[in-house]
Amino acid sequence: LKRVADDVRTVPEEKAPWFPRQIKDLDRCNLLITKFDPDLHCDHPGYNDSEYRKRRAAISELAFRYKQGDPLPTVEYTTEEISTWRKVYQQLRSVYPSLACRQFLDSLQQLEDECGYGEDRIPQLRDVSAFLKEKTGFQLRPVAGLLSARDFLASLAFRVFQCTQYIRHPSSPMHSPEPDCCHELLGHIPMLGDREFAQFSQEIGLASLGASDEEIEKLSTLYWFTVEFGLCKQNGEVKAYGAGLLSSYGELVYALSNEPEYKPFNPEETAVQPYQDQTYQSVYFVSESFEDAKVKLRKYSANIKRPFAVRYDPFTCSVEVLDQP
Ligand code: NLE
Ligand code: FE2
Repeated sequence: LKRVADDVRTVPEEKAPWFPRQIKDLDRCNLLITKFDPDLHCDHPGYNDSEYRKRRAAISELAFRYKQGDPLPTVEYTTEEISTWRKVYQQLRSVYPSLACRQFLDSLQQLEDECGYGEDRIPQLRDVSAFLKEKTGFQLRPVAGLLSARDFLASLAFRVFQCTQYIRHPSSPMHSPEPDCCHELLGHIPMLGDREFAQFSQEIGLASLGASDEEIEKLSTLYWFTVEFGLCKQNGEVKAYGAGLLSSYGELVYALSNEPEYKPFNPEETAVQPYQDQTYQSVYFVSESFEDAKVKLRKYSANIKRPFAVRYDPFTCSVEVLDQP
């Protein structure tokens, strides 16, 4: 008999881990992973930069105070922050046409035309969230750093994407092991503007609700090698669709060079592949097409076993739990 630890939040009937049922429950999905915290890790490029750490703390505070439904906080970025953004934007923008997938390029173009994307200013989450809401129903909420996989995936079930608002340290513009606003705004947002990708992101989120720790680990590994670091074939060429690639000039160029190993994307195998979260990946998974990645990942998440099914009700922004015989 398995004992359930006292501090595990459970759904009484099912002994499944607690999960949000209503969009406002996302206020409780805020477990941070301190793995890359600049205050705690001496190899973080901001560790010896007290100004940087103070700034991070101030921006984190905005996320800690945020409650679902509040207007998204705006940040007045400094000249130095904007200059980091400019470097990142210019470098990446010049290689996107040859290295990024078509869906990404289409969406980025729209963001440049309609949402103020460009090298001279860092877009505000508030404007980007309004843009996405119209395109795909996704909305953003601020987060102070790297979230636990369970909490991060759960928010996707409600078409909510948790976004960091601070920027990487100026000493390492071309790669950061942790998320920052460059990663969110350049890597994730354009993909979330694609209707099918948005649909599929929500499905991963729904599949994660109440799933076991083992299933969450596999689902987040899959998420890692697709949504974060995925490659796909397009017109006979390999292109990037993963956000971790599309926000890191260094890794984007590396991933599409002859150096790393490529494996064909296959969810069962991909879900147990060890991954690298400090530096570039040593292996990338390539899908036959962007559509193929979506279909396969969808099939995988639909097969995760749970003693109940969930259904999202868009009218009330809540999740209904249905018993299964
Ligand atoms: N390596 C990415 C970047 O430099 O933007 C961030 C990855 C976050 C998972
Ligand atoms: Fe990410």
